[in-house]
Amino acid sequence: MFDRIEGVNLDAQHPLSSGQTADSRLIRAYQGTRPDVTPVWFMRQAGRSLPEYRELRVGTRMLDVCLDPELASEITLQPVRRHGVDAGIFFSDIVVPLKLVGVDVEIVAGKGPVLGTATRTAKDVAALTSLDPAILDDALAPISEAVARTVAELGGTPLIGFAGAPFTLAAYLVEGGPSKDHIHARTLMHADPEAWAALMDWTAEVTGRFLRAQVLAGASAAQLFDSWAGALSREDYAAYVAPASAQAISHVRDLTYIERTPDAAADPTEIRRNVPVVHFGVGTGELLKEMHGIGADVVGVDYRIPLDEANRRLGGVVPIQGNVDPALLAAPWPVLEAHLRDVLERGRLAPAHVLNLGHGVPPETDPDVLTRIVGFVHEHSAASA
Ligand code: 1CP
Repeated sequence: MFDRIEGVNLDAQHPLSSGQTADSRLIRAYQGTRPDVTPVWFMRQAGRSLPEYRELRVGTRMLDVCLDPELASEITLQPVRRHGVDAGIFFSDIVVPLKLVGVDVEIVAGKGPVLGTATRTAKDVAALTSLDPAILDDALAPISEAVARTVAELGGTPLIGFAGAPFTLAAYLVEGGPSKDHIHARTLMHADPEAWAALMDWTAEVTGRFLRAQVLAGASAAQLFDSWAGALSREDYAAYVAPASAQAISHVRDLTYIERTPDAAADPTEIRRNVPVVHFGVGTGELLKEMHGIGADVVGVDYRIPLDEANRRLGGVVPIQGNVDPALLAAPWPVLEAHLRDVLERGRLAPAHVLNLGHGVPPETDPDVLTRIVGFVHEHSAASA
């Protein structure tokens, strides 16, 4: 039996409500308060760069693993144990809610999500959107269970839940699989704006429910990945994509908690806070303001623009996350260290900075390099605070 605080949606046992993660470096930085030490985690920190992951994955299919609460939880915890990062990112995939709502999708090793059929016409969209997103409320049970198991192990380290933004998911649905320029998706948005709007609305509902389930089960922050939004002009982004992304995160925007800090007894003032939402895209330097504008708290920056410039474009008031170039993970340490110093220096101009990569960890990365980065960032940022 959960005891609920009046008017607050998160359970009193949720790690943010209970105080377990509310005062962590990551959550403070996401709220725009610069912690004593710069927090660090890595996109795709769980996965093929880790030998313990490769060992667990032998003979399994990706989507089966995502739906096995014990395995998904163990894989989420592996990089936290090994690297001492400031957050776990839930091990799953952006296409998991599509699978659970009944879409014919598989994740093909070395390739990515592949759909049984491509959704190219108004008729295709009508067939797809006839699948009822409400069935996810039950179908997402293995995800909720995996999250609950994970946060029970994580203690004071926050878990980040995530979902794909409607455009990035639509890019897979319309193309039928990974593509370079997402040209069929971009054609559909102009050729049949009505079908496009229906597709985006449905996708927002599906992905928004996936994100909400993770937060309700114990994730302390949420990241929306619009990995392929960099293919869009600012005008197309604003007209055809941003409203659906706002709709997707509206599924977690109403979730709040009352902060209980260690000295709460001394200071009885109650602070109601929302669950922080990060919005990230690749090649989206021209869209940063719009990506913040959908209602995100934090903007993730890829490696193509420096953080001081990203901060300038965001008006100097938005916490930022990023943006170590993944290519430099394989460079000699002095080269990587100089780059880390530069990223930290530029990140200091923003209200708060969470160090991350500009995109995911490449599979061939030496995991010891990631551990070394965590140590360096913690030491260097503490020394120069
Ligand atoms: O550690 C973590 O970051 C958690 C795991 C995670 C995340 C956040 C996975 C596991 N997938 C994702 C999100 C995801 N999936 C994104 C957004 C982030 C990004 O831009 O990298 C995208 C675009 C996908 C789609 C996808 N799934 C791809 C990319 C294909 C393309 O178009 O280039 C791939 C390769 C997958 C499969 C996948 N997802 C995750 C893993 C570990 C794997 C590889 C599976 C395997 O073959 O072992």
